[in-house]
Formats: sequence, structure tokens, C-alpha cells
Amino acid sequence: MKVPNSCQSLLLLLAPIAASAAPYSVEVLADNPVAFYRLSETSGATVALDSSPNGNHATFVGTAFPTLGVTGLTEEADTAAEFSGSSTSKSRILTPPLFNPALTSFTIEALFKTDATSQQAVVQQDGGKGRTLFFISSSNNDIRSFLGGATRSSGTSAVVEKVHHGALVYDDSTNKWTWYIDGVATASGTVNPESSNGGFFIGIHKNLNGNYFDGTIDEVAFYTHAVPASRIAEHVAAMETSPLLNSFTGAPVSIASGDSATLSWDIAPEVTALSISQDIGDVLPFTTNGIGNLRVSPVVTTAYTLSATTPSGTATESVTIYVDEPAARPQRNRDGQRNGHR
Ligand SMILES: [Ca+2]
Ligand SMILES: [Ca+2]
Repeated sequence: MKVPNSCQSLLLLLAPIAASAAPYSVEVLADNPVAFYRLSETSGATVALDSSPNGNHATFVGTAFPTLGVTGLTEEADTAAEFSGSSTSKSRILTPPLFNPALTSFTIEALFKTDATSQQAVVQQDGGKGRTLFFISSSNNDIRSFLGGATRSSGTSAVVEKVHHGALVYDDSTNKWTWYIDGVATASGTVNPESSNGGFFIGIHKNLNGNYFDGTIDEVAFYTHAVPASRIAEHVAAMETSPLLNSFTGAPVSIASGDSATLSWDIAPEVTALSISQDIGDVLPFTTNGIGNLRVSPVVTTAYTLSATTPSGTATESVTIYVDEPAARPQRNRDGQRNGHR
């Protein structure tokens, strides 16, 4: 059958959409969050990195920080933060100010798994008019927001020990709030949110005197727009998707000048383009059944970034090969004068 060229390109565009979703973090980043805390830091970290390009890094706080390195809540090989529920450790995360809920559309999205039936904050804004925007109520574990002077119930109970996806979406143009629980719109209404420029606490009430989260929180994303229902559903579908990029490592990670190291990778079969920075370029030809490697001989300490792309998104991972460069030593020529050689 002859298909007009214009239709062929349309078919090419449509085909990837029918394919399975990209991994969770790739789907979130595709929607341009203003901040995205993957909480994949290891024990001892004080900074919760913002994985968006916006640099809104947050901090771990408390007499005991949340426990890092616990199993994440998606299929990505990525960890999460465990909160103890303790009133003495007051484990929490504090973001910088990200937006004023009275002045913009917004979306607050998080994965969580609670151990308890007490009232627990997932996300609470700081400041005098900061509100408990995303919490589990002690009333039947109902997932709720306190916004615009009243409770906005999702009508859905968090199940203890079950992983839930929650997203509170506010559309400033219509004043409409919508709760999505596990990818489905469960409740909506209209509201005029309080005006506050405070940062956002994760895992505690802003007064630090209650609503201690007890359980795991992961992949917390903030957006200054209303993420549409179709994208929320894609995010939830992506929770089950394996990572595009299983590993990217260098060995040895530290070499003497003149020696070489091997970069090795393990990628998903659906990756259609694979490249390494530092002018190395396409490395798909060096990849068999998702596994590949390449020898490199950097003359100075060099960071290599592997980018794995599918029709629905790109994942990247970096490794640094440290080069022990010879100590710069002034050399003398036969006249005993220093020359410019390093
Ligand atoms: Ca994570
Ligand atoms: Ca616990």
C-alpha cells in the first residue's frame, strides 16, 4: 500500500506514543517541574538535589535526618527517604521558595508509603500563610489538602504499607483544584489559595510540632503549572517502567597519566540512540544486548556523560575518571633559568 509521505511521518510520530512509557523520572522531567527531588542521596548527605535544571536544591534537616538509601517507590533503580514519624528527630526536608500558590497555577506531586494512621504531612508550605497542602488525615487516612481556609479531601484513604501516587493540581485561570490519587482524578472544587512565598517542608508540619511523616516519601515534584490529567496518568503508568539506563561505570576511576580506563554501560533494549560526551559520540555500535564498553585515556580528570534516548525521552548518567597528573614542577634549563614548561 502506498502511503503519502505526510502520513508516513505522522505514523512515525504516533508510533512512539503507543509504546510503553519512559521511566518515571524521565516522564516527570518532560513536564518541566520547577523542582524535582528524587531523594536518591546516600546517608550523610545534607542537600536534597533538585533534578530539574532550576537548581532549587533543598536541605535535609532534623536532629536525625530522614534515612536515605531506602528502596525507592518506582521501578527505577533509585532510592528514597524514610521518615521515622518521631517527634524528637523531627526529620524533614526544606525546599527554597518555589512559588506563591495565590499567584500561579501549580502541581504538587509525590510518591509515598505510610506505616501509620496518624496525621502526617507530605508537603507543607512554610510561612505565616503557608498551608498543609498535601497530607494524610488521621480521619480514615484520607489524603487531603488544607487550602483556602478549608479541607480539600481527595475522598481517598491512604492504605498503610501501600505505595500511592498523589498529585494536587491547581489551575489559576479557573481557580479549580483537583486531586489525583494513583493517576485518577478523585475530587475537585474551586478555591482562592492563601498568599505565601515560603519554602516547602516535606514530612512535617511547618511549626515542627506535629504531622511527622512515618514511612517513605519519594520523587517529590513541584510545577508552576497545572499538569494535565493525561500526563498525570502517564507518570503513574511510568512507575512500573524499568530504567533506560541501568548502569554507567568507569574502572578504574583513578588512573595515572598515560593509562586508560574502561567505561561500561548497561541499557534497556528500547534505547534507540546512545552517546557519550567529550566528543566520543555514538556508542550504540559498541553495544550488544544492552551491554557495552569503551576504553578511554583522558590526560586530565574528565567527566563522561552517557545519554540514552528512546522516542519518549532521554536518561543521562555521568562518571568521572580522575587522572593523577604529574606535579607541576619548575624545570631549569642549562643556564639555570626557569623556563615556562609546566
Ligand atoms: Ca527516588
Ligand atoms: Ca516507620
